[in-house]
Amino acid sequence: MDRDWDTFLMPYTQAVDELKIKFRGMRKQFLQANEHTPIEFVTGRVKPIDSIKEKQTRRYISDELLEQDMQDIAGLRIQCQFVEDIYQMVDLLHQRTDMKVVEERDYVTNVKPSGYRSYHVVIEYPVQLVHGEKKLLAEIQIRTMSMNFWATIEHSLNYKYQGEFPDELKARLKRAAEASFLLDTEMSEIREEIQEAQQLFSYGKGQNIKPQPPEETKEDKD
Ligand code: 0O2
Ligand code: 0O2
Repeated sequence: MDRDWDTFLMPYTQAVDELKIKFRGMRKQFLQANEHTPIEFVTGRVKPIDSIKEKQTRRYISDELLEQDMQDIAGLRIQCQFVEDIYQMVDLLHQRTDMKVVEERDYVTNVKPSGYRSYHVVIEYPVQLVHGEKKLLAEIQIRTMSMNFWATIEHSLNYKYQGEFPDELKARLKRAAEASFLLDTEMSEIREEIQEAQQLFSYGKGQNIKPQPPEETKEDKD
């Protein structure tokens, strides 16, 4: 099919732009309320046309079913500090009334054979166009910064090896993925202490966030 790609992708671009603003807005709200934010960074992209065509061939997706079967033409990525934040973020997505969660893949618990960890949520999102509303699918990848570090590096190696990694490299990548998850686990263990320090740090930098006094200080005052 000879598709007019500019027209086809325009609503996806609008969806990615809107969702980036909404998620970055959520981060600001948490910070303003002096609460720990589950969102550290938000990025997004519309899948390049060549990648769409390549995936369509690889997955035998017909032109007619492209919008329904390729769920990541609009892709958002949310990076979190802690594994717990990923699940909080998923809950927050479920609560929203401006999007509907239609599918979830928990690769945090069910790690992929490659070592890949991330939580994927597919949403149905309505964009308002001049001729009416269009509902489209978008994929939100939620992961810690450590998971993102691993995935980004493994993804770039894929370009070199086309997914056919030598055994030695495959084993190293798996070990690296486990090391990365160990880092996440360790950080979760000292999460409360880190968050207290971050509050103090924000206050020190003049942000309008008041640190909570440590428990002992409160008791000392009583
Ligand atoms: P790559 O793949 O890293 O080479 P702004 O909103 O102005 O701050 P902008 O220019 O819109 O910024 O870019 P933003 O928001 O940083 O988003 C682009 C980024 O999306 C990419 O960077 C990736 O980090 C990320 N991204 C890439 N692929 C995917 C994907 O499959 N799913 C999701 N959810 N995100 C992805 P690069 O440098 O363009 O690409
Ligand atoms: P991009 O834009 O280059 O990142 P499939 O694509 O067949 O694996 P499916 O059902 O489309 O699977 O969805 P899945 O597996 O939930 O998510 C696919 C996306 O997750 C990929 O997009 C990657 O962004 C990411 N991903 C999945 N597995 C891995 C992995 O082992 N390593 C890395 N680095 N990323 C992974 P695409 O299509 O590759 O596109």
